[in-house]
Amino acid sequence: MQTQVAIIGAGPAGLLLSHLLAREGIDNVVLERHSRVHVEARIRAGVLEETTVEVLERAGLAARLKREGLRHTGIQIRFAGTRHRIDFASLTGGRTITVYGQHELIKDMIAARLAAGGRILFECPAVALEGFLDCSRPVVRYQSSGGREEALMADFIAGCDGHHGITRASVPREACRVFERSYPFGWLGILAETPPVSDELIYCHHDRGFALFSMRSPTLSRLYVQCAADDPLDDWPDARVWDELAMRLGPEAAHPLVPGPVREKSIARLRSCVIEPMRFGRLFLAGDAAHIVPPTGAKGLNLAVADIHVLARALRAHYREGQSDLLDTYSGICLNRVWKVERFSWWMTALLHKFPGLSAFDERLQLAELSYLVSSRAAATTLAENYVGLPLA
Ligand code: RFL
Ligand code: PHB
Repeated sequence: MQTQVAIIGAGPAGLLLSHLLAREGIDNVVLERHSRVHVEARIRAGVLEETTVEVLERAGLAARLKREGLRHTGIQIRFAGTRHRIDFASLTGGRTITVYGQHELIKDMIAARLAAGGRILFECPAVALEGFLDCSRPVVRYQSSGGREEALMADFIAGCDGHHGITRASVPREACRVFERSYPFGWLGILAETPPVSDELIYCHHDRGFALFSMRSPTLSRLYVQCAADDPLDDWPDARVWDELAMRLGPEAAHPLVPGPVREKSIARLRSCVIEPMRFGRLFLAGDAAHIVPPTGAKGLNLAVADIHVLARALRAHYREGQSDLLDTYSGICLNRVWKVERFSWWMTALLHKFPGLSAFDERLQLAELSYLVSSRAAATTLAENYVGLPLA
């Protein structure tokens, strides 16, 4: 099989790229390891920056998101027993965020691609990449759903296959540099049939560890508690999760919090990781394949969309105007944003979590910084402008 751009991975990065390229008349094929049912059911991110919504809107992918997404003008931060509000709208000149489940966005993007005749090959994992460093026609070898090995030839390969995908692993070690940090804790997340206890997300600093209240709809809440990085899920029966949430969210939220049926429960380890550069010959990495942020700043999906915005524009310039300078600057432009978002996500994580072995002095510093954050307009503005999202390049 032949195409112009072979896209590996049908996550937000791969699907958005496929959609944007198709709108420019650029042929592409998406290879996805899992089934459609699987990728549409994977519960992950929930917060979209305003620029992410704008990119989706311009791509014609935001109709349901505009109808069903919840627009928020601020977040709540709770520490030392009191809740405070960071008012994004007044601190950033009216900018907002939208709460809309990543899996709903995935459903919208898959439906739009298939309706437009797009080719997404589900249950077809890429197994090897060849010739992307030195050849003008690289090849992706993949397994067809019948189990046979097939070849997809393309002008370019877009590695949108997430942190555990094959593209990152195919890059020669001497050609890249990897920057990593892992955190000594994880997040246990549940999706529960419980009405939200607040109109806004609540980030909680607590002696027992971090907690986050979020939501998906007027009847569905998404809740997280900090846990040990290697905690088995069995150590967290529902009753324990609800108890911890009640303690960490505090009485004003815990009182209306009604434990409901838990639809999904999982533990994610927290990590920061960047691979440099993001381009290797005819292979471009985007989204989680190129970088990971801890979820505290709600940035992973937004960063994937920002990469694709740059990559789609560069491929358009190459095919439509015969210009390759934007392909050459792709990595530099993306990494400039990536590192700012890495910094913000690391900072939010360091500010709000209980680090094992943290000294009493360090804990006091955390509380002092939180207190400064909610009392200084300058400090609150710094958080707000990063949280609602930096401007696109
Ligand atoms: P994805 O979504 O991981 O998609 C990669 C796709 O590639 C497929 N794949 C392969 N396909 C073919 N061949 C192979 N060899 C393949 N190997 C892998 C996979 O099956 C998959 O379908 O990467 P992408 O597109 O870069 O998107 C990144 C986002 O999914 C991720 O950054 C966010 O979910 C992170 N994240 C959040 N981001 C936000 O912007 N806001 C949030 O509120 C937010 N909350 C979160 C999060 C991530 C979390 N977890 C699970 C770590 C909350 C949590 C708990
Ligand atoms: C979510 O709703 O899943 C969510 C919200 C904010 C975060 C992370 C996850 O920082």
